[in-house]
Amino acid sequence: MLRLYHYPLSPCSEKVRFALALKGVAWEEVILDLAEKENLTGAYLSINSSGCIPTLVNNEDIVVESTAILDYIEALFPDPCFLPDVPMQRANMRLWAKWVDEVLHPAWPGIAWVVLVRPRWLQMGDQAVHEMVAKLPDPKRRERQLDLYSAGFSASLSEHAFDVLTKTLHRMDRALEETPMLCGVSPSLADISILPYLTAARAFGILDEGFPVPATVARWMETLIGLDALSPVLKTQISSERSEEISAVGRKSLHTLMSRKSGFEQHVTQ
Ligand SMILES: N[C@@H](CCC(=O)N[C@@H](CS)C(=O)NCC(=O)O)C(=O)O
Repeated sequence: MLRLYHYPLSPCSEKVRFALALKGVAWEEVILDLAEKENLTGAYLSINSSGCIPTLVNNEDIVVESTAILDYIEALFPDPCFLPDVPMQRANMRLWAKWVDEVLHPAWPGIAWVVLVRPRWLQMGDQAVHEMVAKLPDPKRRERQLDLYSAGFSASLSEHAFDVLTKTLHRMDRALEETPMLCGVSPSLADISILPYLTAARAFGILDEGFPVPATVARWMETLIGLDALSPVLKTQISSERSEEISAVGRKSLHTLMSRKSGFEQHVTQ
């Protein structure tokens, strides 16, 4: 059976969970608590040297990087197919994946890390946090996480993340004015790649309040979230207590940013 190493509310993991659910593929899970750096044990680093989740293991195959994992799943389980037939739509699908991998995801910790991980790190104290972060293989990641730990939503990455989310919604609006899904009439890997960021933003309580969601995007989201196959994945993520905790921190962050950034409201609705 496929084994997925993942973490709830990690959008890269959610991409994979969504694809597996939509294809009706059974899998077993290993949850790695990122706040405790369970992703940096020797055993896990031996299958994914970056120490990042997700990783998908299928017998001898060990697949890392969520976009590569989506391709692998698509090749192994082609039905239903999430690759558009129309050449231009296929190209656009790749461009969405690139946007997610190169722009949205690198900015995302500016919101997600501060909401999900920082509150727990503040309770652990400086020494424990520095020791854990020192184990991260990538120096840029180390620096970024320590910056988010000390500065919280005052970190420049947070402001950048909110800008990127705004841009993402605008890009989606333009695409969805043309077709019901991002690349045509049916869901593709583009939709699967981007939906997790919006479900997370909604769980953080920042989506509707700070980011007026264009009608096109709201309709798109409702259609996808309403798919029967996705409901088990969406519902089993986190407890309602944790969910309230997360949304309280998320809302606070939004207010902090809104009061700091002049003209923020006009900016997000442009
Ligand atoms: N490009 C990678 C990014 C993976 C990534 O950043 N994963 C995050 C969670 S969404 C992670 O494992 N962070 C752990 C850490 O930084 O300690 C992918 O798409 O799989």
